[in-house]
Amino acid sequence: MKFTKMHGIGNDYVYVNCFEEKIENPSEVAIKVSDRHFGIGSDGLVLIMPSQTEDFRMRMFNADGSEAEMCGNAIRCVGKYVYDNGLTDKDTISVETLAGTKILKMQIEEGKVKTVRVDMGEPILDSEKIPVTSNKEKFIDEDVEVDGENYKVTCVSMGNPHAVTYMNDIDHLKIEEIGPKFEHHGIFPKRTNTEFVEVLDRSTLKMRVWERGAGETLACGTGACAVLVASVLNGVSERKATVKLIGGDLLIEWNEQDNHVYMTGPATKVFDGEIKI
Ligand code: ZDR
Repeated sequence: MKFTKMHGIGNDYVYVNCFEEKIENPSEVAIKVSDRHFGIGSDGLVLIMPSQTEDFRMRMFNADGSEAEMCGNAIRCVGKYVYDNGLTDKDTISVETLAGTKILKMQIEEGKVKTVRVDMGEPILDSEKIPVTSNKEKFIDEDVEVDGENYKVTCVSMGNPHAVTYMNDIDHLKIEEIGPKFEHHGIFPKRTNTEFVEVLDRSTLKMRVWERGAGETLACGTGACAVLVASVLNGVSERKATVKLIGGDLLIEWNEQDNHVYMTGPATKVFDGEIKI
């Protein structure tokens, strides 16, 4: 199988061009290639595919083999892959995902995609649709007990589920202990991605993420969008802010006119390779 290793601010995936390759068991392949000791090493597997309705289609599998509805960092890399490899000559493309169609606008330098602005669509705030089990219609600043401690949690779906909680010192957080307890908490029927956020100022938010099916990653595109939305809802952020992640920064805007969230950030190729699967 030919593949390309790419990352969006350190959130790394193995990308496969399914115009040329056929993958029958993507969950198993995701588990195998993601292994950082016995495989290629990645946070998961991304398939770039033809679409019936849009320019391209993306499928994304976490390192544990589960399929996610959407991935913000991966979709920017898909934009870079299809443009840089000549699968399109357009700088604006539509990509079909399990979370609906996303529109990508690529910024090109010297013939290659440098950064991508993605229209991530409207955030989903209905508890039932996120999904989070609650008698409240929206889940904003609600008390949740995790491992005997109380956390204030705001839930947002960007096509995939996110739980956002605020604290003062995220650098010293033992995320590998608390992360799985959020991920598998009984109130999240589809498990959840969890963002731990430190508000630096009204336009700078710092976060760490525990990803469903992958553990701590260096960055999370949909998570950064969820954090911005949650922070506006909690009155701690402007509608446009820089979200600082371990692997780098993303610029996120929740547009007042169309209610869409826009994410801008880099997409980077690491290398091409071939592996026997
Ligand atoms: C968080 C994520 N890396 C991104 O960039 O949006 C997406 C990965 C998918 C996530 N682990 C999930 O929803 O299961």
